[in-house]
Amino acid sequence: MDGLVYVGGTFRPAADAAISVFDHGLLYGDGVFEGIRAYNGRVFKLERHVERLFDSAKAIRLEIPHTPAEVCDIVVEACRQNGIADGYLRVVVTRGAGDLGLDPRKCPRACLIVIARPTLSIYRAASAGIRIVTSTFRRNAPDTTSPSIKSLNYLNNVLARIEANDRGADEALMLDGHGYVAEATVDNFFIVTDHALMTPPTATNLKGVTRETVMALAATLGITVEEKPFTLFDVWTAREAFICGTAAEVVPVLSVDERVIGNGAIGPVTGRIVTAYHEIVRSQGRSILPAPPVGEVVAGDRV
Ligand code: PXG
Repeated sequence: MDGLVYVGGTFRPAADAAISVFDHGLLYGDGVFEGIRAYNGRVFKLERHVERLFDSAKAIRLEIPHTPAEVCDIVVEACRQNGIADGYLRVVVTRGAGDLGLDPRKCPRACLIVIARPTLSIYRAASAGIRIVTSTFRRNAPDTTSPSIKSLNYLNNVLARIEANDRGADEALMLDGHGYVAEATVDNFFIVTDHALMTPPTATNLKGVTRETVMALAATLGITVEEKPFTLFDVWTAREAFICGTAAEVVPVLSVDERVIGNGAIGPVTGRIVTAYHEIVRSQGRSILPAPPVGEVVAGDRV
């Protein structure tokens, strides 16, 4: 593994980047993270991701030993250090090194890790569409570990993904405790009905940055969006469906539980959203280039 990883306050060669075996992020999944992407020399929605990181940390009473602006700067610096203009960024904050024993008071200082890698695809043939199945594992209820917290505890979702793998599907659809559709294992979920784009309210799923972006794009395209609970019946009989997330982007869903969605091809609404998403990610975001000296204007460099 090459490249430089930010850990413990400094950039280190990836092979030497390490955390303590007593870190509660490892021992208890006690920590939070973000997955962010850079396109075309810009980090897309950097400030929003870092804001969500701090929200997740607040929810678990984790003090991040930096300001949001400092974390943004470290993420951009990680891109520069690794020569990344297009890539995937992982920001992790663990509770830090402590001792055996769950009590977070054993961990005096949280640990910030920033990894920058060239992007990896997560679904085979994603742009052609995927097949998904409903998992028997339910998404966390809001009164357990809230699905709004992007925590280091992903076992429920890992189990759902294993189930999908075992059944020969590309991804799992997770329901909430009442049987309403929640989201996929690392992506939010949308359907297209006869009158609108529809996605569940965020009580049962992550407040996805891509989800927000898709909803804003739909508004500019004149597509009605509804946030309301719906069931598997609505999914199976939808005209179109797609999942969306930072890593996957917008991926058409061609079948759910062996029911073909629509006519089994990428639908027109999904197609427009995919195109609009590809355009926006490549044209907005915090520039990775160093800021020009004061007074000097570089055309087209910054939004
Ligand atoms: N739901 C869940 C449970 C997620 O983990 C999303 C929805 C989509 O959210 P964003 O903000 O990305 O639109 C996620 C995102 C990874 C990885 O490497 C995971 C995510 C994002 C990027 C990378 O596993 N999860």
